[in-house]
Amino acid sequence: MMKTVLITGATSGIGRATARFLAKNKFRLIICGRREDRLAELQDEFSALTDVHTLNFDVRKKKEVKKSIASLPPDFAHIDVLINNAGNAHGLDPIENGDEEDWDAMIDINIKGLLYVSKEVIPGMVARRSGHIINIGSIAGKEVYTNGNVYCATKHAVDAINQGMRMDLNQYGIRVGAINPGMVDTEFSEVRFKGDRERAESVYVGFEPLKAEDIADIIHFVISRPYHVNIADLLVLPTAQASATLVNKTI
Ligand code: NDP
Ligand code: 8X3
Repeated sequence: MMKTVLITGATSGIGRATARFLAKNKFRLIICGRREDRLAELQDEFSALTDVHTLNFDVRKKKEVKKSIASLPPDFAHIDVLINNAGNAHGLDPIENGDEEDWDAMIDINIKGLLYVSKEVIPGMVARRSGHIINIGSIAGKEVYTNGNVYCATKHAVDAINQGMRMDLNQYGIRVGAINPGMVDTEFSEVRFKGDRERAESVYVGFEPLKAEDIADIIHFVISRPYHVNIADLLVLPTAQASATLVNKTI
């Protein structure tokens, strides 16, 4: 039977590549994001391949999240796989110069938003005693790097939430796992540096970063394992990257 997958942050980067990959592989999709124009374009593209529904909400807004997920038509209401992907870094500043707006954005989106969406999806999974949740963490959830302070804290929180969710939902047979990428060339750095494209592009110069499609392929692999296999925690790096800060620019 066709599985239904809800992907947050499907309008760009890892989420969009995953939606595209899963559409080609005949998963029924619920694609979410704030940019309505992009959702509409992707709906057009994917509807030739599979059933697709769009949800336009900001993960920070608890009521919007609740209302959007409650509005799903019956064909899409039974969510088999939740991919908690929406998130970004905002700023890269030493703690003494950190901007409170950036801190709020990262904590509200990367941690609280992930929880709000999960809160609306988990009850259905519990009732059906089945489901699979993929939390997109980061190498920044395993290590801290200079000026990464609050972003790293949010991804460490995702790591803890991933472990906690897996324990709490174990009794219902629900699979929970995290995928923790290293550097992936998406709009991530453009958002982090507030639209400064030159600075964003410089992050990926001199080595071959991961592509969003690399992570999409891995997500597809993870959710296609037989039921008794749960890939609980995966760190995925570009070959040139050995740690959050060690990148070999000579290969
Ligand atoms: P992108 O900036 O390309 O994509 C981010 C996605 O998140 C967009 O679709 C955006 O949609 C959505 N999003 C952001 N804020 C909100 C919000 N308030 N409400 C709803 N949706 C939101 O970055 P990536 O694809 O790289 O990032 C995806 C995930 O991967 C993030 O969790 C990130 O932390 C993680 N990650 C990224 C790495 C990288 O190097 N790129 C490495 C490790 C982890 P919209 O703006 O339309 O709402
Ligand atoms: C994004 C990876 O190390 O560039 O989560 O912050 S990093």
